[in-house]
Amino acid sequence: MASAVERFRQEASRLGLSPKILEFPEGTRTAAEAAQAVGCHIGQIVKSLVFMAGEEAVLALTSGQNRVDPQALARLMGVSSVRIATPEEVREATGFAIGGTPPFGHSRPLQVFVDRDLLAHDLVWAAAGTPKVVFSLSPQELLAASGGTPAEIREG
Ligand code: 5CA
Repeated sequence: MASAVERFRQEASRLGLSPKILEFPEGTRTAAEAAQAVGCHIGQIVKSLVFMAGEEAVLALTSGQNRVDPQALARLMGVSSVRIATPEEVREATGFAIGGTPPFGHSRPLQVFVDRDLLAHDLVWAAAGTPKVVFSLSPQELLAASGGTPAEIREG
């Protein structure tokens, strides 16, 4: 079976992107680690967070400096509440593990919302399939490739 990074690369290519994937053996599991590795502002890191609205998985692409407001996400989904997905649910919904979940290229289509704060940057960085690899893209590419809707999903 293709490695997670290879799967991501193939999916990105199908979407018309050829991302330059950077590997950091010290790890980019969290937004803070990714920002330190890349040398960018933490706000430029895309956290790919999966929530469950009932049986449906929803992806919240969130700026590394923000937390998701689950109530805001629930309102957008038209449900009374959402909860963070378990590691198993993340893998089931996306085909990738927590810490390596890319913002697109998943095993099945997901509803996607994009934190508006990500749109303020020239370039953002996201996981490329494992917790050791990241790639950069513009917010416009992020919106197009993820099919995401810009939304107010941050806490506060
Ligand atoms: N590679 C980095 C930056 S590109 C990354 O993937 N960051 S992340 O934020 O998208 O993924 C880590 C997130 O996974 C954490 O913020 C947290 O919300 C979630 N997470 C970590 N452990 C668990 C867990 N045990 N159960 C559910 N969610 C978890």
